[in-house]
Amino acid sequence: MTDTSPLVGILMGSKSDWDVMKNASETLDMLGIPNEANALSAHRNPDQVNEYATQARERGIKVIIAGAGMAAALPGAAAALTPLPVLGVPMDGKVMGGLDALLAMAQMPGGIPVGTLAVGKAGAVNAAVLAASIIALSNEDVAASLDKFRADQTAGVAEEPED
Ligand code: RP5
Repeated sequence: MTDTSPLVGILMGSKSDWDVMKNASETLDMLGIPNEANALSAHRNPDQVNEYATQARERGIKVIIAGAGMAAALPGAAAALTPLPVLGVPMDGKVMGGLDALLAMAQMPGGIPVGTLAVGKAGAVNAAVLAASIIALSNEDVAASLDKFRADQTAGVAEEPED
């Protein structure tokens, strides 16, 4: 991929989410998909969330990945402002193991979906892989990269446990 303009925008409600959300960025990097990351809170920075989400499509972003914990409003707030696919990654906010954030993201009102992934690292990785699947529908380079990622993953499963 020669164009380095970001295709995926990673948002997180706080810098404290980066330890988990960096797994989305690293997975996208592995897949060769240009991405950018910003900490923007739906509650602490509502104007900046509005600006980011309303401008994302015209900037060339294809998918938004949004991680948040506690009230976890960020993915829903972004989804309300853009027709782009929004994938939500719930953070473990230490109250209910992230179940609170998971339900907040999944329980969107009809018509404004947030594609909600698992809590924590697996959710961040899978949000990146799912973003790749979406982009691969219209991008042959990403499709080839995703095919290789999946083939390598399959080949990397040990048939027997190893030390
Ligand atoms: C949420 O509140 C963030 O997404 C984060 O998961 C949680 C705690 O944020 P900090 O108080 O650490 O900034 O909005």
